[in-house]
Amino acid sequence: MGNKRLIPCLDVKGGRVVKGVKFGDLRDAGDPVAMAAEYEAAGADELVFLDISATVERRKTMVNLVKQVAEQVSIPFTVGGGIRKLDDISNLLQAGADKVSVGSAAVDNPELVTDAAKKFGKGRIVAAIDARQTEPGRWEALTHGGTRGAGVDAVSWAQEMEKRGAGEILLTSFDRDGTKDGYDLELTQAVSEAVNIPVVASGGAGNLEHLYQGVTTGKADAALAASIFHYREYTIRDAKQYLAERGVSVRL
Ligand code: 0VR
Repeated sequence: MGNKRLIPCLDVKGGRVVKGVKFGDLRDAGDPVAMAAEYEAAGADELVFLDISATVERRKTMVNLVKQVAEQVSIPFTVGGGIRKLDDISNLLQAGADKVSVGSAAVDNPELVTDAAKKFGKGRIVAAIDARQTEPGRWEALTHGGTRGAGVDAVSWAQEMEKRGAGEILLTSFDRDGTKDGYDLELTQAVSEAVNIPVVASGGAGNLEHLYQGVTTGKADAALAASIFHYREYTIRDAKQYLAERGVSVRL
């Protein structure tokens, strides 16, 4: 089995990294270019950049910012937020992204994932699934920054994304985002055991034990976190050491 991955996430709005709770109450967390460089130096395995308020007008600015961030990092770099068409994907890949994550657009037009996987390769296409619990053991996928229900079950949606060629799933619990209460482990388990592609647990990491839980629950093989790293509660190095001491295989 390969190394478990730790992935800091830059949620970007108006050119700044922001962080909130349950996708709301956003506050400033820093400059994306500087933070990318720091995370690379600190030993992050990958970096995710999400344009959380992407609009058509912002798209051009975003591509420039993506380019600047990409110049700072040699680790795999995923970019998402506001991707609607194949052209958006090729622009971001050209700007230096290694992978793109597609969420809302995949719900509106699942063919986009099929076509993108064919055109750019499965390894470059990440299905971003934001999920909210609706009853015990059930989650609904959300779109548009958590503001709309997609009307699909998150677990079946993950399977559909795999079938259409997504190479990875970025699974964010809306309920846990920014709460520091820990990942939604039931959700992580349900989705990771329902698919055969890598699943990245996201939303809720508040301490190192949570990261451990994230990468050891079900078949999940990566943990994404924002708050705990942005506000320097723990470094990536602290986290890697903690995991290694508990027998988790990580890239040190
Ligand atoms: P922590 O819980 O602080 O580790 O955050 C992890 C993860 O939930 C966030 O980095 C991010 O993916 C949440 N995403 C979105 C959003 C936040 C605000 C508005 C929209 C979105 O659409 O993904």
